[in-house]
Amino acid sequence: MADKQSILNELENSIKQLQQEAAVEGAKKALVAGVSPVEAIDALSRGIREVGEKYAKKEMFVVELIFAASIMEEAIKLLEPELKRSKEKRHSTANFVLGTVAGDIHDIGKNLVKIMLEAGGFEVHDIGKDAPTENFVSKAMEVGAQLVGASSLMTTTVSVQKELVDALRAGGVKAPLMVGGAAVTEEWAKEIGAVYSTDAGSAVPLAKSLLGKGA
Ligand code: B1M
Repeated sequence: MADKQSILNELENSIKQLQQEAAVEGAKKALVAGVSPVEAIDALSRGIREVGEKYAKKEMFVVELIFAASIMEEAIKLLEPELKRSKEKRHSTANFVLGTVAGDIHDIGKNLVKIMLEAGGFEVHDIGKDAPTENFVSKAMEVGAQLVGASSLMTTTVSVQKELVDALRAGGVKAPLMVGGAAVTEEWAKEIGAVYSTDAGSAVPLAKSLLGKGA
C-alpha cells in the first residue's frame, strides 16, 4: 500500500499537473489508506494555490485554472463522505447563513466551510456564490440566523463584506458576521466589525464561541 506522504504528494501534484485521473486515484488511495480527509484536502489546496500563483504570473491560462478547480472539486466529492463521518454529528445547534459575496464565483473554500459546520452540528443555509447582499439579509431574517458567514477570495470583492455588515445591521440582523477567504485578513475583519476565520477547520469552534454574541 502507498505510504501517506506519497499519497499526499500525488494529490498535490495531480492538481499542479492538471491530472484528473491521478487526483481521483489519489483520493481513493487516501480513503483506503486511512489518510485524514482534512490532510488530503490540504494537499489539494496546496496544489490549487500553486496553480493560482502560476496563473497570476501568466504561466498558466484561465482555462487551466478552471480545469484545476474542476479536478479539485471531483477529488473533494470523493473525500466528502469520509470528512463528514470523521466528525461527530450532533443535533443542530444554530442557523448559519453562508455564501460567497456578490461578484465572486469562488466557492470551493465556502463549500468546505459548509461541510465542517454541518458536521459540527450547525444548520447551514447556503445561499451560494456571487450571492447578492440582499439575499444574505433576507435569508438571515427568514431563518432567524444566529450567525452569518461570507467568503471572499478577491481584493475586488472583499469590500462587499463591509456593505454586507451595513446591510445586515440596517435590516435589524444582529447575528455576528464571520468572514474568510484568501483576500480577507484579521485587520480587515476588525475594521468592518466582523470576525475572521482562517480556515474551514477553525470555523467551527469559532462559530460556537460566537453563539449568543450578537451585535
Ligand atoms: Co480565481 N482567483 N479567478 N478561480 N482563483 C484567485 C482568487 C486569485 C488570487 C488567483 C491569482 O491571480 N493568483 C485571483 C484574485 C486576484 C485578486 O484578488 N484580485 C483570481 C482571479 C483573478 C479569478 C478570475 C477573475 C479569473 C478570470 O476569469 N480572469 C475569476 C473570478 C471571476 C469572479 O469571481 N467574478 C476566477 C475564477 C476562478 C475559477 C472558476 C477558475 C476557480 C474557482 C472555482 C470554484 O471556486 N468553484 C478559481 C480558483 C480555483 C482560484 C484559486 C487558484 C484557488 C481558490 C481555491 O479554491 N482555494 C485562487 C488563488 C488563491 O486563493 N491563492 C484564485 C482552495 C480553497 C480550499 O481555499 O478558498 O482560500 P480558500 O478557502 C479556505 C480558507 O480561505 C477558508 O477556509 C477554506 C478552507 O480551509 N475560508 C473561509 C474561505 N471562505 C471562508 C469563509 C469563512 C471561514 C473560512 O467563514 C464564513
